[in-house]
Amino acid sequence: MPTSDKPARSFALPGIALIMSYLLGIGIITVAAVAVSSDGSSSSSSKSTTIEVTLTEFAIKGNLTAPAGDVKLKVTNAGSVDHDVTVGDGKIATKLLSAGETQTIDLGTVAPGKIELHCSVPGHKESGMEAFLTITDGSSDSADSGGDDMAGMDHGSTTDYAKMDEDMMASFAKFPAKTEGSGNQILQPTSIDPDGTKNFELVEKIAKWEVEPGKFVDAWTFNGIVPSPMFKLDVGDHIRVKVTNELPVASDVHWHGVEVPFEMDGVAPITQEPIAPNGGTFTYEFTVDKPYMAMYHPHMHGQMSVPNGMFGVFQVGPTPIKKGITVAGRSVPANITPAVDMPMVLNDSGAIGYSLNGKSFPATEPIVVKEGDWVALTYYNEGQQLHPMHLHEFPQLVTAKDGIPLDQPYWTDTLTVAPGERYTVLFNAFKKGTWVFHCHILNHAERETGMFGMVTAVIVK
Ligand SMILES: [Cu+2]
Repeated sequence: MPTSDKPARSFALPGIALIMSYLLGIGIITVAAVAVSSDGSSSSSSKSTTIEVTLTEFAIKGNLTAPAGDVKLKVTNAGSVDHDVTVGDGKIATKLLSAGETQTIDLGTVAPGKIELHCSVPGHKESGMEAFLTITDGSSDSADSGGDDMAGMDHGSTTDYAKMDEDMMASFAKFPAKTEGSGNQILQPTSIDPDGTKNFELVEKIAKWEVEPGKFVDAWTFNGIVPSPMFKLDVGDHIRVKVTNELPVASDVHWHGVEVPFEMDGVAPITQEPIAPNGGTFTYEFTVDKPYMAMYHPHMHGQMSVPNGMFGVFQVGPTPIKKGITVAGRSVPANITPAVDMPMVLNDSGAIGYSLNGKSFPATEPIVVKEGDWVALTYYNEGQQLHPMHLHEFPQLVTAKDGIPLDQPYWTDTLTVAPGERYTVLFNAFKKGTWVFHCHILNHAERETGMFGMVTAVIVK
C-alpha cells in the first residue's frame, strides 16, 4: 500500500497544487480500497479495528471511520496542554492525557452510525475539539479498515480546500467584531478612608463571557469581566481589598510580582486559610511602595480558575517607557506622549482559550492610532504556553521586563512572552495601514476554519 505520498503543498501555483492534491488524494483512496478487498480479509463481520486519534489545540484528528464490530481508539495527545477524548454521553472516556501521552480505549462492539467524540476540558469542545466517528455496515470497502497507513494523517483526501479559502476570507471580513463586555476596566475604590487608605471590592464568581461573536462561555471572573478589573495605583498607596468568594470552590488572591507582607501573599493554605466557597470573604491590606507592572489571580486551584478567566492587571505608577534615547540607531524623542498605553493580556486555555484581553479574533480590539503616534503596550502572559508576539512593520522597543525598567532597551519584531512574564514595549506607528499583530505560533492564530484567537491589528490612519 502506498504510504504518505501526500504531495508537498506549493504556494507558487496554488491552483495546480490544489488540483494535483485532489487527484493524488483520490488515487491513494482507490489503491487503498483495492488493497483491502484483494487481501481477502476485509469483509468479516466480526472484525476489530483500532483507530489512531490525535489531539491538538484544538482538534480531534484521525481517519475516523471503521466497519461495524469491535472498535478501539488509540488516543495520543500531540498538543501542548491536557486533553481527553470523551465518547458521546461520557460513559467511555480516556483519562486526562498530558502532552505526549497515549491511551487506548475500547468502545466495544458498535453498530453502523455516527459516534460523537469530544474533549471534556472546559472550552475545548467549543474551540473545535469535537469529531464524529463513522461506523459503516462493514460490507462495503468504503470502510478503510486497512487504514493504519492513513491513521494520524489528518488531511489527505478529505480536506476541502475551497471551503478553507472561503472560511478564511469570511473570518477576516468579520474583524473587528462587536461582543458583549470588555475587560481591564479600571477598578475604582468603593471608599477612601480619612488616612488615605483606598478600599476595593472584588467578587469571585462565574459569569457568562462572550469570547468571540455568539460564543458565550462560563468564565470564572473577578466582578464578572475578563481580564479582571485593572488596579491603577500610585506609589505609596495603602490599599484594602475585600474579596468575596462566590465560586463553588475555595480560593485566594495572589499579587503576582508585588512585594507584600507574608500573610498577604495569597497562597492558601500557607499564608492564609482558603476563602470558603459560596460566600466566604478575606481582606487583603498592604502598601505599594514601588512601581509595579504586576498581576493578580487566585493561587489555590489556579490551574482551573486562571485559564477560565481570573486574571487581572495590577499597575502601580506610570508605565516604564524610555524617552530621549537612541538604541541601535533608532531614536525615541524626549517629548513624546504615547497615544495609547494599554495592557495586552494573553491567555490560551480553559474557558477563555487563545485570546488577547479576554477576546478571540475577530472580537479582539484593534489598536487605532494616527500616523506617527507612539504606542506603549505591556504584555501579561496569564496562559500556560509561550507566545511569540509579532507586530508587522513596527519594531517594538522593549523597555521593561516584569515592570523593571531595562538599562539597555532593545528592539525586536517578535517578543516571546512566557507564562507569568510581563514585558513593556514602545513602538512608533510610522506608516499608514492595517498592520497585523499576532502570536506567531500559527495554530494560536489560525485554524482550518479561518483566523481566530491571538490576532488583532494596529490600524494607522
Ligand atoms: Cu501563542
